[in-house]
Amino acid sequence: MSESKRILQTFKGNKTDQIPFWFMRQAGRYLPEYRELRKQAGSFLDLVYNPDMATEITLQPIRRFKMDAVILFSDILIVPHALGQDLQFVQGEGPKLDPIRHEDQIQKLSIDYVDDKFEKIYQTVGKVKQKLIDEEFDQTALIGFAGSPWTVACYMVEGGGSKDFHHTKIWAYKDPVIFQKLIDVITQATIQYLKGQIKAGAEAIQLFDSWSGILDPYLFEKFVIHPTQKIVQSLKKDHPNVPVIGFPRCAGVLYTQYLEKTDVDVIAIDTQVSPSWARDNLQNKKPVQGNLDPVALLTGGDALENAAKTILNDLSSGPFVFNLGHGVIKETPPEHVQQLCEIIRGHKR
Ligand code: 1CP
Repeated sequence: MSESKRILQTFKGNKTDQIPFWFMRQAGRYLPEYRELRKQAGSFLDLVYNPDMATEITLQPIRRFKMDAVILFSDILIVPHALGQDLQFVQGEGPKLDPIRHEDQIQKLSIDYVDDKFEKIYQTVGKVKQKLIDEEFDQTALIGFAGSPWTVACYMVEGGGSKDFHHTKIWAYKDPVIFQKLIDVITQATIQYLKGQIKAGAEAIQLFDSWSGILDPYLFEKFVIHPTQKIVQSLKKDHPNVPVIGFPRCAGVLYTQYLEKTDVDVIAIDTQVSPSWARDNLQNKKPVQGNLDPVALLTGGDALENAAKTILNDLSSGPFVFNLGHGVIKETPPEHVQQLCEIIRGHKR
């Protein structure tokens, strides 16, 4: 029964004996078994659109470390790809998209065929769910995800990663009415995508807003809070019992506003948020997830132990899911991940 999984109980605001945990980017390049499958598949997208391989990669970390959740192996950029934007992942360089800079390019994006493109991803979700049952991972929940519209728009407009996302921000400042059309089409596709993942078996959803922290408070309200509200409301209408985790990375003082206005069930905090501040200002309202510095995990040893224990001591008095403040870094030795799992499991509330 999925209700008995401890991480789902925590997402709903309950405290369990053990602190549940999973790690952002727990499936990926730091694992030799991932690198092996990645080599066989050819490109990253071939891996994502191959349900057997994507299922295997989703499960790789729990076979080693038995986290309380797996996260679907996919990427936030599958949404622009499904909307018709060209996408490639160039080895060693990250994602490359045909940049969208004009209104007529927004009009060419089509919501009509997205579910056909998402179909392979839904198949992966279904296969992972079945494998969790077959392989008796009774405590492990399946988390689906999407990028938030603002963060996805950043990649769509820049055509890839960027230091400052200036093209995107300038567009948002200069022509908010047209820019809103881009946000709206991403929002619509994201709602459809997440509902599809839930129907296929996802038990919780995480919204990654990796670049929410680069906006001023006015644009944050308009392009982070409003679209997130829309997504959460629509998911809740159809699936009131599926928890939504919001991760407005680097939102700083705006974390409070995000939590109060968006109606997410769980708030994921980044590395810069002090755990004691999160306890006093966020955890008194909703469960908190976070926020070990991935560099502490890369470092290992006493530094890792001290950093993890500070977080555990500050946050385990309330509903809390241990995680990182951002993704596992690819040079991280898997032994350090093992060390961290033991520290969390050894923690007594
Ligand atoms: O093998 C490779 O070369 C690909 C590396 C890789 C992986 C393993 C990419 C390319 N994406 C992923 C998987 C992924 N991405 C997952 C599922 C695995 C897991 O978490 O265990 C998830 C949840 C994501 C989410 C994602 N993709 C985000 C949000 C989280 C974050 O890191 O801030 C973002 C911003 C992306 C875009 C992306 N995809 C890949 C890269 C290298 C990037 C970053 C590009 C950049 O900004 O430079």
